Amino acid sequence: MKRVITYGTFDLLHKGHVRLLKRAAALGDHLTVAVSTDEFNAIKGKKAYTSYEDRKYILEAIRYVDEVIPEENWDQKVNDVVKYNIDLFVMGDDWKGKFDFLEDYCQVVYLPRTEGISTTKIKDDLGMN
Ligand code: C2G
Repeated sequence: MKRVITYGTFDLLHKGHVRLLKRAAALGDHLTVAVSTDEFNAIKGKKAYTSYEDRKYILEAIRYVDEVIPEENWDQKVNDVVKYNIDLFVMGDDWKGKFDFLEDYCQVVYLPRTEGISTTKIKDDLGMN
């Protein structure tokens, strides 16, 4: 059973997020998604439109997602990889290189982002920013 993990805010879920989840899930047998809590988003300098609970609820409805856990800080990844017996860590390539330290614990793969869509663009287009 190849276990995959990825991290993110996943606010206003869009095709870019779903394509990342679909590709990550295709690289293994089980996908865990660590969703940034509202408190951690404040540390990240992000204000999600949807609450952690709602973002978790939505992600749990995605066919590619097997488990959703909270992401509460920058430093939990090594512990998560060990605790959840992770074989593969996946992120979009806007993060390329940032999590290579995890290679001591699991495979690390950065997947190309989906161009032309982002939560920021959605908010801008809707005049929410
Ligand atoms: N993503 C993508 N294409 C887009 C937008 C996002 O592939 N057009 C990917 C990102 O690269 C990331 C995932 O979708 O892998 C989630 O994106 P965000 O919710 O923006 O996550 P972020 O705020 O980057 O948080 O510890 C890691 C952080 O929690 C990542």
